[in-house]
Amino acid sequence: MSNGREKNSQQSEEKTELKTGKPSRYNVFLLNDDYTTMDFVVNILNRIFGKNITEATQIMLQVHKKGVGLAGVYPKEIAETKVEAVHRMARDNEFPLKCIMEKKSD
Ligand code: TYC
Repeated sequence: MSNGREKNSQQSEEKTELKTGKPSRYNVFLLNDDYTTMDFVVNILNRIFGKNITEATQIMLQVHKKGVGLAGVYPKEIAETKVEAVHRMARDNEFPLKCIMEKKSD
């Protein structure tokens, strides 16, 4: 752990989990850009987020039109792994696609 703030937020996360009995869930969003191809984003949603091609196409179009779209909702560590997987696949294919995660309110 690199600083006091991270330690503190982990402690309060653990306290809420103990009180509610439920681990926090995180929204994972894809962000629009002008360079990543539509096919690549549909593939990401299919392979990393388990969406079928119809769902994946709808989410991709939502991101394309509105700037952001929900790819999935997961516990923290799984969400972190999905974000990393998207960025690795994007980097390997030289696309600037960005993926972010955000804690849902408990
Ligand atoms: N805007 C991109 C295009 O026109 C397509 C795109 C969709 C890119 C979703 C990123 O998360 C994204 N080729």
